[in-house]
Amino acid sequence: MDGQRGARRVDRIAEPWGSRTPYGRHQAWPARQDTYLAEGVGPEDVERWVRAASILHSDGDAMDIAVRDGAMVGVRGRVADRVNRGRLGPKDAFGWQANGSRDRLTTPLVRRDGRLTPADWDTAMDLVVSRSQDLLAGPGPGSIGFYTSGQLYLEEYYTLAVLARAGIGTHHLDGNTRLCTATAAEALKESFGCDGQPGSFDDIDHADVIALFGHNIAETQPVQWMRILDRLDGADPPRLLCVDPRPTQVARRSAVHLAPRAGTNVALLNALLHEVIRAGHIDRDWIGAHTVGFEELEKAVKDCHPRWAAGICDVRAADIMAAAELLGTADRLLSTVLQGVYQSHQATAAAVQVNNLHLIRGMLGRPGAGVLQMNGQPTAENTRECGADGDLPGFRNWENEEHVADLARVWNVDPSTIPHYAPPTHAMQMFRYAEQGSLRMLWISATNPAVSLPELSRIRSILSRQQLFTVVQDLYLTETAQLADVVLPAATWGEKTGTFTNADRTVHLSERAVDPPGAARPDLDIFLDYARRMGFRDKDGAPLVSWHDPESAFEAWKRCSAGRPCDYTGLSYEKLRGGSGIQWPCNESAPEGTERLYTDGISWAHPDVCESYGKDLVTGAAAAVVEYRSLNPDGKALIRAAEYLPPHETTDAGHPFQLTTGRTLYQFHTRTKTGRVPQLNAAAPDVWVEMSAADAGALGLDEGDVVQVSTARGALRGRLRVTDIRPGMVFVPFHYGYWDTPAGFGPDGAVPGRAANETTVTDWDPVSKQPLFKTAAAAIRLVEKGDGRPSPAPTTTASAPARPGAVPATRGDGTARVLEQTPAEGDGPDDGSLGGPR
Ligand SMILES: Nc1nc2c(c(=O)[nH]1)N[C@H]1C(S)=C(S)[C@@H](COP(=O)(O)OP(=O)(O)OC[C@H]3O[C@@H](n4cnc5c(=O)[nH]c(N)nc54)[C@H](O)[C@@H]3O)O[C@H]1N2
Ligand SMILES: Nc1nc2c(c(=O)[nH]1)N[C@H]1C(S)=C(S)[C@@H](COP(=O)(O)OP(=O)(O)OC[C@H]3O[C@@H](n4cnc5c(=O)[nH]c(N)nc54)[C@H](O)[C@@H]3O)O[C@H]1N2
Ligand SMILES: [Mo]
Repeated sequence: MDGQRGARRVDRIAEPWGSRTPYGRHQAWPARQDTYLAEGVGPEDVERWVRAASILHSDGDAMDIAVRDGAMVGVRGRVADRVNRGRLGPKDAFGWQANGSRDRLTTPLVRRDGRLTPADWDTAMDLVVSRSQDLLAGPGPGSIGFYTSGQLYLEEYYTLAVLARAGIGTHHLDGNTRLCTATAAEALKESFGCDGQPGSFDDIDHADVIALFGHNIAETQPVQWMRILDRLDGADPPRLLCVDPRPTQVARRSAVHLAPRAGTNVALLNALLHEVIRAGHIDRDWIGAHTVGFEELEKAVKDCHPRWAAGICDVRAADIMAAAELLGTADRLLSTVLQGVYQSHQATAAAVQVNNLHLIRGMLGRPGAGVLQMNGQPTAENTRECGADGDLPGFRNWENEEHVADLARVWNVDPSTIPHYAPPTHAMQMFRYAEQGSLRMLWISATNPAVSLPELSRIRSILSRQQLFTVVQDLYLTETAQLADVVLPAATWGEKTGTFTNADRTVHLSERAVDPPGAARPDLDIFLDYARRMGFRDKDGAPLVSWHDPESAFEAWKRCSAGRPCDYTGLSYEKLRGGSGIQWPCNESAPEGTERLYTDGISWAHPDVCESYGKDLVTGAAAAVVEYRSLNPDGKALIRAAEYLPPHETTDAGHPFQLTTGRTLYQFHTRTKTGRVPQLNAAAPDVWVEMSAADAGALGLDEGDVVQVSTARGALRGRLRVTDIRPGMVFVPFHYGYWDTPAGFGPDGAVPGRAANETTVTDWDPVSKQPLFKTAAAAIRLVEKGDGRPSPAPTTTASAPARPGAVPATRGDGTARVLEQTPAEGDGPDDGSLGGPR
């Protein structure tokens, strides 16, 4: 204890969620300030604290960066912030150390005689610009594509969207958000006519039932899991429903856990809807006032009895009924949806059925009653808003000529300049065009497709094509950068200033704390430099991109967002330097932001304002505007039904296991950051393969055995972890690529590699075009009996061993202790002295 405040140092590798601060329903979540400073650094050594927010998941945990002698030396959570009230997850606390890694890119690289060699910025940019100009003069704008991220800043995406769509005039601009939250966006468009998260994280404080569909929130948004844990320990705790085939921490704390066969979400949801409707747990007044399509749904799920779904999903009918009872009798229901739905079979169809559950129960727009079609990446929301993900900026409808004309007015260009003759090209299609040869230049920023896209042998061969000129903008020489023609070294979080928006529409400003290494430059500066060198003009001959720094870019975006659902006009950098992040829309009528959407009915579904006219949930066929007008003339929410179809790739004698892939708490994606952080990397240092005790027993396999997982695409090897995963299923984390493996190791070497995406399939949801990372058929075989070493899987998470104590528990090495301080009653939020931007 430290004076009036509770203070504790916690090994946050062993105890990732830290100490509890229980609270009761409808109360405010108590604050807890988490601080982590490098070994040997005390609070008195910190010269400045610089405002930031986390960039390692979609939570947007607000924090300050500690600076000493021009270097980062630690972080602390921001107590005043609505999102985390001072808390940090393990990646938040330790992740900043990756910035200082000695192998950061410090100079541009260009390929000469087959080798990447250092060059100056002029040389590198001249190459990119001359190639762009040659292609524009030759095959035209359709030969140039941009593949960006969910990890840049709003200002960067907006600039990229303007220069790609109105400068180059290409149709080929998408983000890795296609792999991540394309289904979230699509499901919101299908149900509400427009993207935009309906709910708020504060709904966790008020809900009596929280249902998580394919969402391992404990590991992927650990700070909101702390919030749920605090409620579970407080008065009037919520009951949880978990739909996930793995024994996640969420599953362990659930009132009802359904572990369906992968790829059967639609069957399960249709049965849940069937039961809720049968039991009469629906709000007919709300349905009548705010929705269209209920009768169609009622008909579609009429025969979807729990017994029917039980056979398909391999879940007990009684458990489905118990889940339906929980959902149907909730007084305030909060649902969250993530990759177990978005990356699984019938992704959009399933995500929309969760929306339907809320629409038929009238569970929307009130504290605790909400849907979170969750995001994954920290800035995926901005990729979508700014139009860097395939849609037009500001959630404008590419099929609505008035929306296109309005965007052309904002940019002062002719509407015909903005390509809108067909649906924007999605990422998987861009790679197909590159494979076929019509796409000749691909500029990849802040994503590592050589590890993260499905079927890696194919992706490697596309990226290696002589005919394709690839530009890679990254912090490190990633697996993708190694295949590039030009590598541009970027500055990142903490080294640049900008804003980004989390999964519940909270906008944060994150400021530059230290200088980037060497000649690395902020992504915004790189895009601005390109626009200047290309000489992009508006229709009056003035520069198309008229801004010059983050704040002027933000002001430009505000003009583009004006009057749109994601209205930023009430925000400013100054305002965002106040206590907490702020939720959009924020404008004259909502100067402090907007906690929940749709509190007074549905607002963006009218045919004249909607972002999309919708698609068929089974085939993905787009509806015409006339169909939408006749279906939804008054702009209500749309209840859209979908029939269940079996997954495309089914198990057989040769490939008897369902393979699914995903995440662990301690690593982020392709590990370019977390793999360079000692505490995090030690907690999950290498790939592993999860299997049930029953399956392992049948194959004579034990913990630590080296096994090979193969599918029709390829294979990987890893050590076995025997867990409580549903029998018949195998799980592999997708974090592990080849940047830190010895030469000769990997798919082209003597042994198969370790990347999960060696095995995944080139296939996507017909509606959202999001690839299927969660359903494939695989064979498992023993390569080598274990040598007594356990698999490198953490024990604190979903990969916990089936037999407790079978392997040593995951814990930190003494450098992983985070200071947790709970302010005493009446203490104001302690934000300390914040250094301004430099
Ligand atoms: N620690 C950590 N946190 C992260 C990230 C990270 O890399 N590491 N990445 C961030 C990003 S970009 C994202 S997108 C999110 C993702 O966050 P999550 O979606 O929570 O994570 P995943 O592990 O991809 O998948 C979630 C669960 O889906 C289940 N699942 C698999 N197949 C099915 C199925 O057919 N049906 C159902 N119902 N469930 C299924 C898996 O068992 C898994 O537990 O995490 C974000 N946060
Ligand atoms: N099998 C399987 N595959 C998956 C998934 C899965 O569950 N299973 N999940 C998918 C999902 S949801 C996602 S989001 C993707 C993630 O896939 P990727 O986006 O490929 O993964 P990251 O490792 O985050 O790659 C981001 C890259 O950007 C760089 N970077 C970071 N910050 C900056 C910056 O400020 N500027 C620049 N220029 N570069 C920066 C990093 O060094 C890194 O190389 O993976 C997808 N792939
Ligand atoms: Mo993601």
